[in-house]
Amino acid sequence: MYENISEILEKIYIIQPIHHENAQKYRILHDEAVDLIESAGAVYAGTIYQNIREINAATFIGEGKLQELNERLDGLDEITVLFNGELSPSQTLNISAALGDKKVIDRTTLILDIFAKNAQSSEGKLQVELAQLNYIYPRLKGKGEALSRLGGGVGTRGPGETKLETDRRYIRKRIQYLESRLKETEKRRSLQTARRKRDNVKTIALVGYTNTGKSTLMNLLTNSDVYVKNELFATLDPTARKFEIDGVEFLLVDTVGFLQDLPHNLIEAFKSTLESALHCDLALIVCDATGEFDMQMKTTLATLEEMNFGSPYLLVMNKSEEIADHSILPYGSIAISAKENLGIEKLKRAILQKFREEFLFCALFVPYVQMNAYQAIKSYITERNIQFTDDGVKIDAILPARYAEMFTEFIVFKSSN
Ligand SMILES: Nc1nc2c(ncn2[C@@H]2O[C@H](COP(=O)(O)OP(=O)(O)OP(=O)(O)O)[C@@H](O)[C@H]2O)c(=O)[nH]1
Ligand SMILES: [Mg+2]
Repeated sequence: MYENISEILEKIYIIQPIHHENAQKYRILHDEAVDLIESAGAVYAGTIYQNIREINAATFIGEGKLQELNERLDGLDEITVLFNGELSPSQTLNISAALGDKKVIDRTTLILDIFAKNAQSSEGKLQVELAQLNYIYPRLKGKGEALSRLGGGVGTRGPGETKLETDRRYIRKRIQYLESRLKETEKRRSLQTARRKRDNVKTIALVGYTNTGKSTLMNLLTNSDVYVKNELFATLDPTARKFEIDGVEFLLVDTVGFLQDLPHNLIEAFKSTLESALHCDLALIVCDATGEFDMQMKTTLATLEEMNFGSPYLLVMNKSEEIADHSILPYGSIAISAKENLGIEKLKRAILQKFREEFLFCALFVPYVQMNAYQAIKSYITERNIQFTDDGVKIDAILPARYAEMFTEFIVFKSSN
């Protein structure tokens, strides 16, 4: 064991710009950057706040400020400088040049690095590598000098370690290769989704801001053991598990968490995996009742909108055992504690209630003489039980309420469950 593990970990210094665009939220962005640094397995070494009037196209904070920064960082050896924003390729190159031999990374690089560290499935790994290469590629123009300065550690994991030495042609080929591999996996996945549909299981997706307790709730509801950790982006790959409420079977899908200002190419990278998870019948949007839940909710809804998400959802306020006053929580939300197993019964009722509003639990009878109608009905319903009688088929089913009218002549019994 090392006496002092922080001695050997990479130390990261945050440069936090403050300008009119982020004046309201720079504190949250800053605190998130500290969490991101820790989630990347590095050590937070301090912060320099920089007021800037406008973003400088060449150096982000302007020549003068950059000079000042260089003086303040002088003497801090072996330090990585994190610009808590997104730098253009030329800004990154100019800043690293101005700061002598210091390694400069931005928020996107840091997030990509955590993704590289946490990707488990082969598809997740391919997606992260593709996002990293797409991010690195335009930044290679500036030549090898700045890149060789990157050395190892945060921002260079994944493809970085092996070949940041940078043959642009090689990277371009690799990008093409990854894209074609991902296309294949996508094809395979859409087959799986189709199969799931045929298996007739309703899907519920757990979505929301990172570190709000989605995986903890997944474990509680499905009695399983998926990875839970107090760090950002602990989950990357969607995981699915079955569970039941009052005999109705559901498939629960855990997904990657969101973060405000999530880099666009990352959203792109995970779009396809997320899309299949978001092809759900209901989403539970999980927020942290002890945190900035308004912002979490807005970020989640905005990201979902970007992915053309259209399913019904419930708002779930987790970690509520930590707050005394539940009246501050959004109207209509369900307060739970996944850790303390509180409010879970209420959540289950709410899930069934939502399904009752959206779906009809009913019995259908289709005479054998109308068997082609049965074929049509089958593609709309979830079969719970099926019985072949002398003159027809009797089906216990769940039917989306909006299609009920089409099949009224076959519905023999309707129940709100
Ligand atoms: N106090 C409290 N902590 C909780 C509760 N539920 C989860 N946590 C903690 O919150 C942290 C994050 O939990 P996860 O379940 O990994 O959160 P997640 O939303 O899956 O996070 P990512 O996968 O990283 O997006 C862990 O330290 C959990 O122990 C809760 O009800 N109360
Ligand atoms: Mg998780």
